[in-house]
Amino acid sequence: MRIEKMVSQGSTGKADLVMPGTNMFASKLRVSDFAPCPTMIPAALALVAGALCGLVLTGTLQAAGTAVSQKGRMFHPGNLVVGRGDTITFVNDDSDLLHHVFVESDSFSFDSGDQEPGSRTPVTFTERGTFQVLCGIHPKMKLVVRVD
Ligand SMILES: [Cu+2]
Repeated sequence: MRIEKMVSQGSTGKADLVMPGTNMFASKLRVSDFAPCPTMIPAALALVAGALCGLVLTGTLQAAGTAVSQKGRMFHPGNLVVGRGDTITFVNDDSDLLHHVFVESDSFSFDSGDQEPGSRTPVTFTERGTFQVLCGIHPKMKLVVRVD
């Protein structure tokens, strides 16, 4: 409560006591501090900065999710492990075939409807477990997704 009050007072003297700390915290999180990676600091620090850059990139890739290709009447890959809440994007890479991805289980179900060639279908796996992902048009297409 006390901090909120001080911040809301804006330009008062009390707010000045809050601002320096806030700025320092914000600057530590800014991506621009790491990109481009500094070259004029000692090697040890450069390694740390490089690791932080890597963390930022990894976070971006995870946020983008996982893609599964539907090609030649198969899922590629055929097995996947993701985290709960992750999104898998199904990409119909067959130029002349419809696909129709679905999951049917007690805890989690999904049905894409027809997927036109070239279309992308995101599916968010909200429950833990191991799920068979099938194609409603090509019975031999199978993908096993384990959600941890
Ligand atoms: Cu199919």
